[in-house]
Amino acid sequence: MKKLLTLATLAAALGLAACGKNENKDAAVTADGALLVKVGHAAPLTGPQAHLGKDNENGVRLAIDELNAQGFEVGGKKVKFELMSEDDQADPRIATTVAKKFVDDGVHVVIGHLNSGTTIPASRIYNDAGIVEVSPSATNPKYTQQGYKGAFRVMANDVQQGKALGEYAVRDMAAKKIAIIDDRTAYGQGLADEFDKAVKAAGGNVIVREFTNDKASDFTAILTKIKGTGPDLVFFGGMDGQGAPMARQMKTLGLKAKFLGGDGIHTAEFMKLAGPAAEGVTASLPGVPLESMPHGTDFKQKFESKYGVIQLYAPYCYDAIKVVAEAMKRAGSIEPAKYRAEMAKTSHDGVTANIAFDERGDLKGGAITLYRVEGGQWKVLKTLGGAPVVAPVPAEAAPAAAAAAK
Ligand code: ABU
Repeated sequence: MKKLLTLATLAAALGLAACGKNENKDAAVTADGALLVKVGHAAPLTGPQAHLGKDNENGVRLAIDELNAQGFEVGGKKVKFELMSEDDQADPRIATTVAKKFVDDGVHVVIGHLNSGTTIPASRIYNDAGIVEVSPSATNPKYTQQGYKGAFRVMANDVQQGKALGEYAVRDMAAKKIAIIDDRTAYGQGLADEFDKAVKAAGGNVIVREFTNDKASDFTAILTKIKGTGPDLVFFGGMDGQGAPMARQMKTLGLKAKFLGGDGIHTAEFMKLAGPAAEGVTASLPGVPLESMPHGTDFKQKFESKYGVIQLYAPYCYDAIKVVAEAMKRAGSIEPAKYRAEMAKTSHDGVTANIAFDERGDLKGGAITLYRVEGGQWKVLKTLGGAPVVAPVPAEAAPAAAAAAK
């Protein structure tokens, strides 16, 4: 009897161990017999970045709704994608708790987390559990430098973004004296470091570096100190919740330097919060303008008719889950251990890019686009790098284009 119990205990332990690697969890079926694919999504859904978190969540939701509506099949069986969305509050410790929950829940993939500071610690947990993770927005290069086979990113990273911003500041904006502020997050500080390096490599001069945090709203002391050094450009590594009041306070203090930031401030919310102080602000996107992608306009129309204005990363979230669905289909399995190898072979005609991954899981040929606020709109200045993009041909130009091609 004792021996039987010991064997039963051992079998249960082995079962648990298998679950720990996220195996044998794809048996769940819906009432109509479809295989259930659990999609974990994590982002700040409350607090100052909630607008971005909801934007990400809705990007995933739109893709899932489409896949479910079309009766997507894997291995000849209908599958149903189920969104399991969690609020990590942009906090690294909460993110690891969320990650453990996703492992316990047996998710088949995680889209997220939104922030680099949460994605990096959570990625170790997903890697240990054998779960595929696709980041639609975390741009710190470390995420894909850890050697995790299941870690992928569908946008350019901050080595690329920092370089583009630093060179643009020196060469195009002709900045001579540059001040840098960052929010001490993995993203903000990491991007500021890359920007700093690129400015110096381009022959520019960083005259002062200051930092704040991702909860702050009063930057008067920092900006007053910076004003005393007479910069002609202030770079901010951080998000719109800090970038917008910073831009306003620069105006209030009479600090006339140009204001430059990364993707964290390239949002609709930044313009809303900064008001007239947004005018003339320059920022980057680790991707190409949506409007220049063949499916970009269609996506924008579909998304905005359901969820309102795109903040920033929703199309990347949409692409991320479509890439995963295709990998599952090619593998004939929803098991991460089986479809992960297919992720590496991705060639997806996405909304945001022609998506393929390099050996680390980073987007191949990631582009950086620079924007400036003009007349209350983010206007494209230029796009650097990127895989070749086929621009849509306007309907009225199509016959002429066809004739020219002959
Ligand atoms: N890419 C900027 C916002 C997300 C992050 O990397 O923290």
